[in-house]
Amino acid sequence: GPDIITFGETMALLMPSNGKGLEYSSELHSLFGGAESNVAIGISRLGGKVGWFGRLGKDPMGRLIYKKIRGEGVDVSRAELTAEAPTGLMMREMIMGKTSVYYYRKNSAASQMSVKHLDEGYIAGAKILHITGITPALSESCKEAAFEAVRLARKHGVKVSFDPNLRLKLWGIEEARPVLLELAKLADIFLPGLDELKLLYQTEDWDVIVGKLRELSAVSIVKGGENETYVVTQDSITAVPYFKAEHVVDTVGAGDGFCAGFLVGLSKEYDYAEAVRIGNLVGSLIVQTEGDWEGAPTWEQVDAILNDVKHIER
Ligand code: KDG
Repeated sequence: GPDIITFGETMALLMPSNGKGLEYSSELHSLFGGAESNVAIGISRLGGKVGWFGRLGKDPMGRLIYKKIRGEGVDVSRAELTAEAPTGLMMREMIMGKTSVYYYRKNSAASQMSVKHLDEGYIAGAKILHITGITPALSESCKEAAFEAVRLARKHGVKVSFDPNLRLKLWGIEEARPVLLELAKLADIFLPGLDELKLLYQTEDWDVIVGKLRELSAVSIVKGGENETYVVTQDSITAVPYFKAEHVVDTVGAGDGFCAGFLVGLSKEYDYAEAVRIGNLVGSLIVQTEGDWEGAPTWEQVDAILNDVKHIER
């Protein structure tokens, strides 16, 4: 089975070209995305053995998503296509450097996921279970499934990786906070963004935030610093500088790309700072192409960049 397993909702994604608004665009690009499948595809591109599962509608976009994720080499054996409910949809526009996301996902196939979609043996066979805070925001049954997956992982000694991915269009901060902090407590690897931490801990004060992170048993990898990612352990803080992204076209997916690179680094037994460096690099590449995951590099590309191998054009 896969070394890394993740699950969640993946949606069809419709968006106009960069700079055009949805309201006045007659042409939309048809893509798809979902935080967890973005991570899974990123891992697979890097050569990791990864499984993703979730529920999709038995409709054209559901079939497309299923085949594309499988085509990326991700194990989708536990994913389900159902005729009971549709595939979720999101639309996105990027105008003047600002991204706006619109969700059409209420009662989607994925929002009806529940504990019965979890395969204990499948989870038990992995080394890492990666979840995000989007899943518990989708419905009561999805929230139960997220907590149950974590419980199963812990029971079998599988490490839990958790990205809070706070989505304020899905739930309010007051509702989200206790749930996300509870999952953080249960995690071995906590992958928040700095903005999320400010909202979760209700402070802008970095020292207070670090104190809170140190109450967790997890190592915390704080994304979204001004110029660097931070590794916060009980007795150290390490800042790992970003790679420069020369041509930023679509920033969504950077965090997922980061998680993919970081988790692959960890599974290669790199230390935290080295694994973060891979994560930073993957994140910087993802933002330079349209879509959440399309720009994810192969391990050969990562290697070439890290070793400064010259690109041969023709
Ligand atoms: O991390 C990127 C995700 O936010 C995006 O792909 C959509 O999963 C998604 C969500 O629920 O927002």
